[in-house]
Amino acid sequence: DVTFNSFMYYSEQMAYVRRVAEDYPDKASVETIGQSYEGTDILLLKISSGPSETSTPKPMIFIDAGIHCREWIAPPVALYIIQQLVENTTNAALIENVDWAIAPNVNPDGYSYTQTTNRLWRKNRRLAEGDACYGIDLNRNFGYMWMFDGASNYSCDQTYAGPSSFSEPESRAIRDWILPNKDNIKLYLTFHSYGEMILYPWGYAPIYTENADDLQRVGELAAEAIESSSTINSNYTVANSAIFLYPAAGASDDWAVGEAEIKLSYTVELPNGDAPYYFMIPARQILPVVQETFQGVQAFHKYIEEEF
Ligand code: 0X9
Ligand code: ZN
Repeated sequence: DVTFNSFMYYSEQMAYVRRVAEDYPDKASVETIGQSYEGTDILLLKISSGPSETSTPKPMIFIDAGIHCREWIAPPVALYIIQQLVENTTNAALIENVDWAIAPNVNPDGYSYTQTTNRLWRKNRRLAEGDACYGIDLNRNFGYMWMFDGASNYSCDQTYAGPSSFSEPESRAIRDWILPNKDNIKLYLTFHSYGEMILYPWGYAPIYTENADDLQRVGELAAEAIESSSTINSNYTVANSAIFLYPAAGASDDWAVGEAEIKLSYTVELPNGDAPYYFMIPARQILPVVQETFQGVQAFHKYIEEEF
């Protein structure tokens, strides 16, 4: 079953996703959104209390985690959201008026590689034709302003954007699920680590979107909810990602806005482990992080429910 006091294998994470869908068929269903390069199914759990009773469909929140496989804290956050939404009946109101689509670990090949071979692997595990090195940075491979800045065309770099936009099955899987559902998706959240940041587009260049004030304000609601419940002293910065962090094109958050036209899109950089480990967050920190992050997710939900 799911656990938040140790890091799970990919197979265990997906067994949990499938078990939830089996045990709660009236509110959860599992979809295979694609296969990784090495052929592993990438799963998404759809959570819905039922169709809208009005003529407008319910707004949907889309969440993914694990784009960067070394950021181990991200998939547990997504799994905890699933557990709380589906298995904790005191949270029933959270799925009443809003649908959820959650892909808890979208880079299975890379994730397995971080567990067997190289803990700090970031990219996927494909060797593209003619390339010297393995791995494409999935968060540089999305097709909006691809390769504009902060991305590399050299395969051995950590930020290698791939031979072309959406060259990778893992990024295509996200794209191909979102596009047919884009009109319903009102919020895109992608979980990464680290840095305690809630970042919003644009990320390809230091430019604000026309709704930057909304993005800032709603991000701050989430940050406040996290911080006020934090047992580990989390302190989030809410900001435009290219201005505050660095410009980086081809990330999923920009694509969600630029191509899928989802107005609210955030990259959440979760807390890190203590120096010098950073990505290697200790297992005892999983529970406090997932719990406080769920408070932030509830703040996002509240806004979506009220606004749409
Ligand atoms: O560089 C990234 O892909 C993200 N940071 S991480 O440390 N998790 O690698 C930040 C992405 C922010 N979004 C955009 N630049 N569009
Ligand atoms: Zn990342």
